[in-house]
Amino acid sequence: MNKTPFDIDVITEKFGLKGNYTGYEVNNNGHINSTFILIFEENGKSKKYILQMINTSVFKDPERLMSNIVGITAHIRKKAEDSGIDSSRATLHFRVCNDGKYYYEDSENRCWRVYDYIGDVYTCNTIDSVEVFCNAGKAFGDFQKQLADYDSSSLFETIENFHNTVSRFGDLKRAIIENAAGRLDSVRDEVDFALCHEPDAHVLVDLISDGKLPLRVTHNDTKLNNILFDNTSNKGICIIDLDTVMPGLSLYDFGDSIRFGANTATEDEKDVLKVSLNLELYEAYVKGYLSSAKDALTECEKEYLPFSAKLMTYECGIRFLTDYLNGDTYFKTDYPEHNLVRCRTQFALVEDIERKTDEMIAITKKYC
Ligand code: ADP
Ligand code: GN1
Ligand code: MG
Repeated sequence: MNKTPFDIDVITEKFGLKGNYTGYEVNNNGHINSTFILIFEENGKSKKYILQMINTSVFKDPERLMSNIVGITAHIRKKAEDSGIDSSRATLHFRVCNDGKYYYEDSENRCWRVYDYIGDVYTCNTIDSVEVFCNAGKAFGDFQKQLADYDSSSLFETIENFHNTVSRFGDLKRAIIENAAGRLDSVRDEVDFALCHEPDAHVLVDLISDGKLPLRVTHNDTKLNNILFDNTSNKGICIIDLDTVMPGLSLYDFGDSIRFGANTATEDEKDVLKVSLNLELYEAYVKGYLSSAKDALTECEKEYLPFSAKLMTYECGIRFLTDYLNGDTYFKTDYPEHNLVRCRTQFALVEDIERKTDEMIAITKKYC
């Protein structure tokens, strides 16, 4: 029998979990943390928790990471309470450990956190309903609004230069020179594609230095599977995966949502001919997002919305390529070519976005 990856007795005791533990499930949605659903039974009822092992090679300071998250969730909880929304489903509720910290470090230096499982929800990795994607846009627009008055100076930068595309480009160039995994010869086409697009990497970075784009509190990882949708209403009720909430651009959040959700294929589709930007989904997201965020956005932010979809897709592509060249040290992979496959889908999507830019601009204008 496989050994349980965690010591349930210690977790139960440290986080004061109630009831009889009956088992766990693994959730493999994320590329970074390890997520388990713990199932307990109390008075004939099932009670679930999320147990997560924080990836401390990526998030090196779990104490400050958790202090960001506790602050943000408290802020959103208060807003939900003030507007009569069920706060137990509007944001995540982290359990405090018996030493007052929001995580527990075990004897192998693995850091664990526990939070309440939210029931009657679903997450998606692909979209087949235009309405649900419109709701996704609204949910991320609302998230931005809820945090618009949050003191961003209190936020610790959990990953430095996370969406600094110039710095990401530098990481790629280093990975090419080092060729640590000896894979460079097999990815010449992808490397050429990445290098040819270097000018794009500078666009938002330059606008920030020129003071033309405002820093806001943003999520920075707006993948579709980071939204919990209500089973009945199909509304996006809770934004999860809060590790990268930091000062950033609204364009990062918009662009990354389009990258993942408006792609006609999954992020790791092996047949790149299946990859394209679905304009109907693009329009649905724009509509949902702008219905909530429009009044807060500047003209410059609105103007760069279509470009941000291309840039965030390009950024993700070069991150996968960099990791492939480095020997898969960052993203979780299921097989040796996984990062390369992911890189290829991203670059194919960049090309399709380039073909469809005029239509994306026209669609965006309709809702601005
Ligand atoms: P990662 O950082 O690895 O992406 P996430 O925090 O996004 O991990 O969680 C992974 C998955 O676990 C989510 O996509 C979702 O399906 C599920 N999940 C996470 N938190 C909850 C929750 N509170 N209630 C229900 N499901 C959740
Ligand atoms: C990672 O944790 P997850 O799976 O939601 C990554 C994102 C990438 C994404 C690509 C902290 O997100 O930046 O866009 O994979 N998160 C981190 O799927 O690097
Ligand atoms: Mg996630």
